[in-house]
Amino acid sequence: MLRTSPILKSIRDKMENGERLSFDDGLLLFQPEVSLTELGELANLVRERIHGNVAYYNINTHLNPTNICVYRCVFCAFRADLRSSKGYVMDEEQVLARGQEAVDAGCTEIHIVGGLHHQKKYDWYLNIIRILHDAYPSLHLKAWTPVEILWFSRLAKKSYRDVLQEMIDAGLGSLPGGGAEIFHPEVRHRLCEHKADAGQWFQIHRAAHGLGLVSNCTMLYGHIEQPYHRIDHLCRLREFQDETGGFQTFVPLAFQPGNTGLVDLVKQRASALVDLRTMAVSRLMLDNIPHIKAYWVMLGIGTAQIALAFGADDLDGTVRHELIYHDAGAETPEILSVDEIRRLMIEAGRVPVERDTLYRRVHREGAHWHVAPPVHPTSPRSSALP
Ligand code: V47
Repeated sequence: MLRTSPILKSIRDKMENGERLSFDDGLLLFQPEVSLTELGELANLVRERIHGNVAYYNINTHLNPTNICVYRCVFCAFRADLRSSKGYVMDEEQVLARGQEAVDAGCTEIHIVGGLHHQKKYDWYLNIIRILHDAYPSLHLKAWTPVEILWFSRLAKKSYRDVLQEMIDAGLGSLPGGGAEIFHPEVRHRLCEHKADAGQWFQIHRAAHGLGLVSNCTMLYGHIEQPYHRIDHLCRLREFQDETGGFQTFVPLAFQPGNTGLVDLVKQRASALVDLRTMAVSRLMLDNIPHIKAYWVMLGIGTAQIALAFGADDLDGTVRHELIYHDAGAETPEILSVDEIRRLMIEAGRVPVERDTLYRRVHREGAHWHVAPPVHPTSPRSSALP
């Protein structure tokens, strides 16, 4: 039995009674007076109630078909102008080579996002999904954020639903969580005023969930936002998830300032303590989202490992060709081997489980793999605490 300090007593009482935490509870949890250790213990109780001792990883790769982007989001170091020497556009051969490399490396997933190229038509993006799926049908294509889907729907003059359906027909498997940043307009207007706003971001996830796709969600923190913006963001995700139930995983993303338009304003990325607090608060607030991901590329390996005791149950994957964080100065390796990921999890006292994008267990025999039926986690609020 945990000893709970008075400041956390009401929170623990709510958790024992299976009650939802309020906006004000969330704000309280971000106060430095709330012990991080105690907060972590509460988040860990929830995490273990849902997932026991298991920690998930997958074998995946990233593909960013172009970095050329019409938008100039101040937080992004990846994007390039149309005629910049940094800009690139991959052709079909290069895209397919990535697919082949992924299959050879035993990947189950390709994570595909990229810039909104001034001159590329909707068919160019649709074709990327189609050729990859046709050539490598075993790869799950987790592709395009609402920012891209909105752009495609404008290019093609089609509804979100029609664009998503065409992408599904071509081989799209799910949506990643990006483009969420911070929903609150006070912050969003300063980060990325032109791109999909909160309403559009949610409408597109609603359309995706309505078509049977699952998706992830994220929050970009550690820049100009205040704790109330973070809690507002988490509450909006939770409310939406009550309606659709289509989010699988929440990924808190710490802002990496290098080479971005915010580098003079935000001198340092968030500390490991802020990362762990954000992880724990997310686990406690998002009582209807099954998985919380400690994305090692963003957190650093040490913090990601500790995060497995602060609410997180997933480290993402082996990852290769990640550019968004590395262009912004992340010093994490470009790739982790399966052995390294498993060792990190075992060292953290967890049982590593390879999953596919849909959280089905992956079984491997030599170069072949197959999946078991999906794991149905217990709802985070379904039983009283120990
Ligand atoms: O939306 C961009 C963020 C996101 C920076 O769904 C930055 O499993 C920090 O969404 N510093 C894209 N963050 C990445 C993303 C993601 C990553 C891993 C797993 C999943 C998933 C999704 O990265 C963007 C933005 O919020 N981002 N630039 C930066 N300088």
